[in-house]
Amino acid sequence: MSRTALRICPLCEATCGLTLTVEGTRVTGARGDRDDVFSKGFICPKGASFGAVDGDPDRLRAPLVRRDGELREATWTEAFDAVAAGLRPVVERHGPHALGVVLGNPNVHTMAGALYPPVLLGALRTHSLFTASTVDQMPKHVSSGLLFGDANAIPVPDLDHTDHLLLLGANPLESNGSLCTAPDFPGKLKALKARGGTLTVVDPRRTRTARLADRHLAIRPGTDALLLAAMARVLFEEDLVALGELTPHVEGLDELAAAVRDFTPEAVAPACDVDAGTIRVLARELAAAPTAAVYGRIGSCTVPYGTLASWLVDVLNILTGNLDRPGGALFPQAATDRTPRPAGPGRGFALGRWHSRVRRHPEAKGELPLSALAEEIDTATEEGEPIRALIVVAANPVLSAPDGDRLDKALGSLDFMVSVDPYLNETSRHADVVLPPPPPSQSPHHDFAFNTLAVRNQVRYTRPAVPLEPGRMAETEILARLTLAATGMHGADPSAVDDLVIGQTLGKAVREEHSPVHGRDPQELAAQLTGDNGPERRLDMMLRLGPYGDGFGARPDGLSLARLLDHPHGIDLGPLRPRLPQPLKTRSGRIELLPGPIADDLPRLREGLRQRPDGLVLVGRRHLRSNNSWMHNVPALTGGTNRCTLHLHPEDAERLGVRDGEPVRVKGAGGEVTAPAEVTDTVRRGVVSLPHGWGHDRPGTRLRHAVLDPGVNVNQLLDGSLLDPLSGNAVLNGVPVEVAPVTEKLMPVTSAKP
Ligand SMILES: Nc1nc2c(c(=O)[nH]1)N[C@H]1C(S)=C(S)[C@@H](COP(=O)(O)OP(=O)(O)OC[C@H]3O[C@@H](n4cnc5c(=O)[nH]c(N)nc54)[C@H](O)[C@@H]3O)O[C@H]1N2
Ligand SMILES: Nc1nc2c(c(=O)[nH]1)N[C@H]1C(S)=C(S)[C@@H](COP(=O)(O)OP(=O)(O)OC[C@H]3O[C@@H](n4cnc5c(=O)[nH]c(N)nc54)[C@H](O)[C@@H]3O)O[C@H]1N2
Ligand code: SF4
Ligand SMILES: [Mo]
Repeated sequence: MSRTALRICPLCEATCGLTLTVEGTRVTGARGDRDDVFSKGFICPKGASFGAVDGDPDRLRAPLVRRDGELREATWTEAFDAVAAGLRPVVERHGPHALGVVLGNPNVHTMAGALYPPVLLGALRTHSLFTASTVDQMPKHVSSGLLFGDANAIPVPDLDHTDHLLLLGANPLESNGSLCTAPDFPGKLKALKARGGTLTVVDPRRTRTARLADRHLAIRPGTDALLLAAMARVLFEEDLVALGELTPHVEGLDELAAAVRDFTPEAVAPACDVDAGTIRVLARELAAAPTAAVYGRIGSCTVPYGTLASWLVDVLNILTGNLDRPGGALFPQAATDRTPRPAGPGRGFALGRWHSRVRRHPEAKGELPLSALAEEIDTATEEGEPIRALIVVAANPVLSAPDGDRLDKALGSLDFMVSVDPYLNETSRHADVVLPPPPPSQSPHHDFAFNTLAVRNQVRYTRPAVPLEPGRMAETEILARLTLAATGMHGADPSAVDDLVIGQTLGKAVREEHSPVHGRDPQELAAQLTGDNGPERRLDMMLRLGPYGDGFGARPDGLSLARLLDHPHGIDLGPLRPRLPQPLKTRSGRIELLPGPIADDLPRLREGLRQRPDGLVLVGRRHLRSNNSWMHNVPALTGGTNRCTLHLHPEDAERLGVRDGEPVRVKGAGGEVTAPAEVTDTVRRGVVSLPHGWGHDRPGTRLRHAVLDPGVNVNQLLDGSLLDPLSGNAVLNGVPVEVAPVTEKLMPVTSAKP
């Protein structure tokens, strides 16, 4: 007997609504939910393979605990006993910072990842926090923090209404979009063109997205900040600055004009390898378009000037009056956002409140660079204790962070490590305890993070499509129990964690004058919460306190969990709307166009004007059917063009004596790898490209399909020393490498130090 069930897809940032076919407890099919208020039936090949991802036989079914050096299946009680016994002595003996926490990307795709790590971190008070953000979007958080006073206030391009999109370092036709949640991003780009709008793509590769564009600029990697600074310079020089409605909310315009004066199109052109005339045209087009949005992603973030480029993206949106206006770039308003407080000065954004021990990297948003994780474990200093124990939730830094070999060894040297992960993979194989979450079909879903980045305000919630299998534990409960075990409350009822959060949140809300529940009794409010379990009650609370909420009766037609459950395909909350000045939390209460740390970093960009790298540089690429490091074990999603090959331009291939399909050696500061060459003119001259997330050839994993075609770990080419200084973000693109054919004398080398 088969039935259908709705489930929001957790496999990428697009958050499509799916209709799953379920037979017994197995998902046997997935199609786009045509009634979904947001995705309206869109689905991609990954979503269509939901059943295969969900039912992967290599997913762990029971916890693993290390005994006599070997990981063996154990009961949940044994596993959490081992976690408490492993973590607490480290904290008690060596202090809070000796216990590190690593949070990976899937945390933004699970309810558990949104609801529990903040509680865990609040209780642990460790400075040793590392997340996937510092190999991804930390530069955007820092630039938003500095400009708007809130690291999470990220403007999103209004894809459905803009007349002109300038897209840098993003390939949404393969990635399905990022920091811009939009089901059917490809369709939205086509619609933009169909309504007479224009698309410009800046990317060293002629990607599928670039092929859709009216104009494609194959920029030299790492130089976007120079290009954008020159565009700002042109806007000032040609009197094209038009702040419009933003005028009263902006300060620092004259200082900004002075700061970009040196970056003339002529000055940046040789470094960017984009001609000065084209840069002027780009600026004029941006200014002339009725509405326009500049949008930058991975290729503009994971580079040496990542924060500057991220800042300049918004600077251009501001200078052309496109920030916070329909058709431009706007701040979404999610249903679970905090109750908007009245506009006014805020506390601002601070960087470097503490530093990493070994190389003194400043923290950003409470995090240290993932690039520094290995040294923070393997290097003793006089500053304090190295990290001795690690909690890893949904992260595979051995493949996703620089210098996996060093990290691999460092993880092996820890006193204790616990991984919350469905797979025994390159990272979790070092754990002393592995706590496997159930597959997505058995988990509830709500997009706490991505709704704050969505191109349309909407809210959706799906309960588990399949009941928890016997012996399984919900990931929410796993993380609640882990929080208790790590903080000295092992054995307490996990609902205590939810009750604590509910009590604190309501207690605060009733004291806030702008809150719809101001002056009420928190216990009376808590008693009104509905939902089957702690996470649902927390969702109910957030919805009811939120900007569209029922305010616990204050706005009877507002949102609550009960109301949402009545709308299984979601509730549309309308297009993005202007919100300024409310989201601003700077000390001035205005947009601070030229913040101090940015001004201090501009001399480095000025030095970049002289940059003319003559050697090869490496960039990454994503494949539609892949996702970071963890989908290579699903046969339906591997093979074909989804392969770990080195793309290089025919002229470079010819010069180096490299032939298509033959193995080539790639050498970087961190090591050397060998991969098959794929000669293609989709990369520009001087640039080679390898995808990330590969290198499944380490022993002790259980990835039976992935090991058959393991690929190589591109991040072994990095030594972790190249960072964007303001954000601590790793430089993953525009990295100098040497490439040579594999000669007969040389053995193919995989992931080995040179
Ligand atoms: N060279 C290079 N490196 C890169 C990038 C690049 O472009 N180039 N991209 C970077 C980016 S943008 C990112 S976000 C990072 C990602 O880096 P990571 O977050 O470290 O890596 P992922 O491959 O996303 O895998 C995370 C882990 O989560 C596990 N997992 C999957 N689903 C769940 C779940 O539901 N619950 C739990 N608890 N675990 C789950 C997987 O098994 C895997 O072990 O990689 C970065 N690394
Ligand atoms: N299929 C698939 N989808 C995914 C993922 C995946 O691994 N696979 N990962 C998810 C994650 S975690 C993220 S963060 C998003 C990322 O989403 P996107 O940012 O869209 O990621 P990419 O597809 O890597 O696109 C980055 C582009 O930047 C280009 N580039 C490299 N260096 C430079 C440069 O210096 N300047 C410019 N202008 N361009 C440059 C690259 O050639 C590449 O085409 O994708 C998400 N979606
Ligand atoms: S685009 Fe993303 S969210 Fe939509 S079906 Fe594909 S993987 Fe899932
Ligand atoms: Mo990412």
